[in-house]
Formats: sequence, structure tokens, C-alpha cells
Amino acid sequence: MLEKLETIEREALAALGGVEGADDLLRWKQRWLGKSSELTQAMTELPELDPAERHQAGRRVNEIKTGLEQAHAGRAEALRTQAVARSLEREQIDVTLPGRPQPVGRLHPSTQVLRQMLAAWRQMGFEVYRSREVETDELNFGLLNMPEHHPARDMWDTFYTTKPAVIMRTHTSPGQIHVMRERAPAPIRVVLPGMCYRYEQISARTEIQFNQLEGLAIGRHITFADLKGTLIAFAERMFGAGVRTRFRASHFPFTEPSAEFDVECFVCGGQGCSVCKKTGWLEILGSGMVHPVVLRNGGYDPELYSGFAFGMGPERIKMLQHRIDDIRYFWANDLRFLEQF
Ligand code: FA5
Repeated sequence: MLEKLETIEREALAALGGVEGADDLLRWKQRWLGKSSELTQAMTELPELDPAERHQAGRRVNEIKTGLEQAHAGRAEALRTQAVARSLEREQIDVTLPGRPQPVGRLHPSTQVLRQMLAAWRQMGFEVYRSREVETDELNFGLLNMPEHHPARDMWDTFYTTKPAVIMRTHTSPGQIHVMRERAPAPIRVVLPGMCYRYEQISARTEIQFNQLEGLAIGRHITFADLKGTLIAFAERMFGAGVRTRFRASHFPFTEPSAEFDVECFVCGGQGCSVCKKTGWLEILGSGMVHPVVLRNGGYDPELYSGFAFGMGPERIKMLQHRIDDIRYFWANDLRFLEQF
């Protein structure tokens, strides 16, 4: 029996030396330590031996079993170490390489200029009023003194939804009616930022979607002088103290009188250049005294109340500030453009 045990041990250890992978190792374990291994078999035969030999053989069986288990663990560890070494060899990592930079987002140029403008208006006591982008025909046109078939509607061709008379707003001016109806007869001092939509030819200066910033002040005794002083104060906050400005007579159906507001071209300092088309001036907004019809539609008695309104295009202002020559960059999603701001 003892001889047989010694042979088992020798052969098992010799076989272990030739084991290469994890599968091999498992097979070795089943073969030499498993239920039907020779060693287990030898254990079942112990009771048949005479006492002296049984005692000695029993001890050897246990010694050999423990020894084989330890040898198995040692081999498993050695195989693991070899595998790690091989994979390190194969997939070398250069820990000195710099990491991949995480791209960091930033505010869209339109949002940047809108925030700059809102900050200027906030300083002057104007509150932000959010208004909807989907409007009724009546609010976008009718209540702003442009009844159906009014020729001025041609200036603002829009997108229609599948619901009759529900449209994408062409300007932020319908917000004037919303805020007036909500607040009448209290005084109002608000700015209304947001996206507008027009069905028009896309070009370097015109998009079918763009932001506007509307302003509205309503109260007693508000005059054209207030409109002028307020817009000049805004221009100074936006473009720097001492900037030269001018008003030009204009026409909007919802204001009377109406005026366009220009600032001195800050590219050429008023000398005339390609940006200002040799005029020395840059137009930044349309404005005027709120038309009595619009005041009445908003719930204010035009005999007692008056007010002024204005509307400007933030993208156009951003274009002027940075000499951007094409408005289409704003929504083209080209990072080469967006990352410059
Ligand atoms: C209006 O939309 C009037 N509602 C403005 C107004 C409000 C006047 C209150 C009086 C009182 P206008 O169509 O000119 O006006 O547009 C105003 C500004 O929006 C323009 O000066 C321009 O900066 C911008 N804008 C107009 N159309 C486009 C367009 N297609 N793409 C980009 N910006 C535009």
C-alpha cells in the first residue's frame, strides 16, 4: 500500500509540472484529487489493512493529499502570474501619455448676447417676461393692428401649423398683448426674449429662425422722450459710454410714431466701411409709441395710458460685435464657429 501511495504522489507531482492552462489544471485536480482518483480509492481500502499498516498508510494518505492540494494552489498562482505577465507584454500601456481631454461645453453665442442684453435691461429695472412661441393668428397680427388682408402682414410671412389659425410667431410682439392683458391697468416694464420664425429666403442676413428681444413700458405720461432716453441708455450699457446713436422715422402697424434706432458703426467709428455699407451707422432695432389700438386690445385706455415698445435681433447684434459675416453659422452646428465664443 505504502509503495502504491508513493507512486501516486510521484506521478501526480510529475503531471502537475506539465500543466499549462486553467483547463489543464482543472483536469489535473479531478484526475488526482477527485472522487474517483487513485488517492480517494486508496482511502476506501484502508479499513481492509491490518492495524499497524493502516495507521501508517492513513497518515501518508493525509500527508500526500495536503501536499498535492498545496502543490495545486502553487501551480494555479504561478499560472495566474504568467498570464498577467503575458498580457502586460502584449498590451503595453504607456502611463506617461497625457489623458484625453474632456470637451467642455459653453453657452451658445446667441445665449451669450441675450444674457448680456438682459443684464443691461435688468439694471434699468426691466423684468423678463417669457411668452409662447406658438401663437394664434389673432395675437401675432390681428390684435397688433394688422387685421386679415392688411398689407403689412406680407413683411412677416410665417409657418402655419396643421391647426387653423395657429402659427409659429414671427416676432416677440404678441407677448405685448399677453403681458398687457395679464397686468392691466398696472404699469409695465418688461423685456420679452425668445425665438421667432419666418418663412423667408435664408441668406447671410436672414434666417427662418432667430431670437428677438422685445421691450415694453406702459404707464401714465410715458412719452417719446422716455423711449429715446431709455434706448440711448441701453446702447451705452451695451456698446460703451459715449456711443453715438440716431433715430430714423419708420413704420410699424403697432406703433405710432415709429422709429428705427442706429448706433455708430463700431468697426469704422462712423467713417464708412463694408460692415455699415459706407453709411457709418448700424441699425439695431425697431421701436415706437404703442399704438392706441394695441393699448385698447391689451386692456389699457389710450386716453389715460401710453407706452413705448421696441424689438431687436440678438444674432444681428452679435454679428456686429464680432464682424460675423453670415447669420447661418448660428444654427449650422459647426463647432469651428461655436468654439470661438
Ligand atoms: C419686428 O419684428 C417688430 N416686431 C419690432 C418692433 C417691436 C417694432 C416693437 C416696434 C415695436 P423687424 O421685422 O424689423 O421688426 O424685426 C426686428 C429685428 O429682428 C430686426 O432688426 C432683426 O434684428 C431681427 N430679424 C428680423 N428678421 C430676421 C431674420 N429673418 N433673421 C434674423 N434676424 C431677423
